[in-house]
Amino acid sequence: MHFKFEHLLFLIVYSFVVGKIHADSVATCEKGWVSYQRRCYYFSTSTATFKQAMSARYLMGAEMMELQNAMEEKMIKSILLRELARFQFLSNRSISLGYISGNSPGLGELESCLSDQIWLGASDSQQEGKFISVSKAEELHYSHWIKGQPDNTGTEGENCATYAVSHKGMNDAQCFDKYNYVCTK
Ligand SMILES: [Ca+2]
Ligand SMILES: [Ca+2]
Repeated sequence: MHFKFEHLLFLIVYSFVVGKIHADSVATCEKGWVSYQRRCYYFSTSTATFKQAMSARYLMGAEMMELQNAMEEKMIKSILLRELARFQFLSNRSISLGYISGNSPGLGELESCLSDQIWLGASDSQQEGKFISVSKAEELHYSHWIKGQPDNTGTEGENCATYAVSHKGMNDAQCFDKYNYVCTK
């Protein structure tokens, strides 16, 4: 096959278009934020009640993460599982080195820096059992509840949604519990 000028021109245009699409589809994020497709994600390093997490995301000009689809869930799950394993490794190492909780610098902080559940931006406080997106005030487009959840357990019920990392699914929890949170923008 002869390589013609038209072929070369096609390759140049194709490379430009594909390069542009790629650049447009990856977000440029601030330091400390993780880029995934067109969004930036912030993983909190401390725990907070749902209300505190909402205030924190407001100050960052971001939204609480709501799962958009299975792909996003997979990405978030893999990051959280990796961080949880790293956290458990560091905790075990501190214990095996003979540190007592609160006595070693950083360990007290470490203990409160990663929970097994993270807050999602969804709540059923308006209507029991009907979880709506906090940012869009509409029903969730995507959800992946753990089997048997949401169960609204406890005397005060559970009205705030979480993602339970080791159970790999969503749960409803008491809004005044303290968990990590993930913000997006
Ligand atoms: Ca509820
Ligand atoms: Ca529950």
